[in-house]
Amino acid sequence: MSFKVIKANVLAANDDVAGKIREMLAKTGTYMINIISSPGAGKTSFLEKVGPMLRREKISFIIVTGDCFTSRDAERMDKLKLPVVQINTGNGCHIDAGLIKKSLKGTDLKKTDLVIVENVGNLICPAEFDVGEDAKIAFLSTAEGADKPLKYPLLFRESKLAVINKVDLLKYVDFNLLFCVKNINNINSGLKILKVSCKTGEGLGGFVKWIVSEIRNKKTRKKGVSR
Ligand SMILES: Nc1nc2c(ncn2[C@@H]2O[C@H](COP(=O)(O)OP(=O)(O)OP(=O)(O)O)[C@@H](O)[C@H]2O)c(=O)[nH]1
Ligand SMILES: [Mg+2]
Repeated sequence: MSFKVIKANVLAANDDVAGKIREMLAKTGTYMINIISSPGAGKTSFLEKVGPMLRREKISFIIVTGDCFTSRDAERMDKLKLPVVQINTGNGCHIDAGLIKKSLKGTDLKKTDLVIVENVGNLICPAEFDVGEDAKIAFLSTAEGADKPLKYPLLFRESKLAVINKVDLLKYVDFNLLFCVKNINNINSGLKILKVSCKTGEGLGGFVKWIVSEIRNKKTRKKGVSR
């Protein structure tokens, strides 16, 4: 062979920044979730419902929401007085760690229990990018088809929680819930699965319980380290 082959890890620079964000969040005991779904699965609707519930639990949080072009999601959450930063990625199909670092500038993380990232609607690219989160959340809806975990396994492999939204539509759509759950289990047997409806509110309490416990566990671990 008379030519050189250079193999670059295109994710290395991103991982570097993600590592620094993770260190920063470890120091303040701030938990970060990264919600990933296809467009329209209901991420913003979920935050519109869950945001006020977290506030009632006295959880201080900031939402970073990603969209290619508009500020529509931030406007929706701002209407509810939820603290939100909008990222516009242009044609970018995901949020990377550098964008999260920029978004968190000016946020007092010592006073923030939780950073919530609503990623750009896309089941593929965001799953590949570490943004320094504690947990990726695979978010899908009954309107998309039960085979999505089979077709996009990386997200389900990488996630700590799966949320199946729009269960209120189960009686109208051809969505085989058992088939979907079985495939999620096959991909990641330890993955917790929550079935919710942002329309009726079903299952949302289960999410709040889960996240409150995750936040508490991280704060306990931080205390253990700093003692
Ligand atoms: N029936 C029903 N509709 C829902 C539910 N959750 C969201 N929707 C509807 O689904 C549509 C998309 O919801 P969004 O919250 O904008 O979805 P999203 O995932 O944030 O979309 P992008 O940010 O564009 O990726 C809206 O018309 C919502 O009203 C649900 O649980 N049940
Ligand atoms: Mg949205």
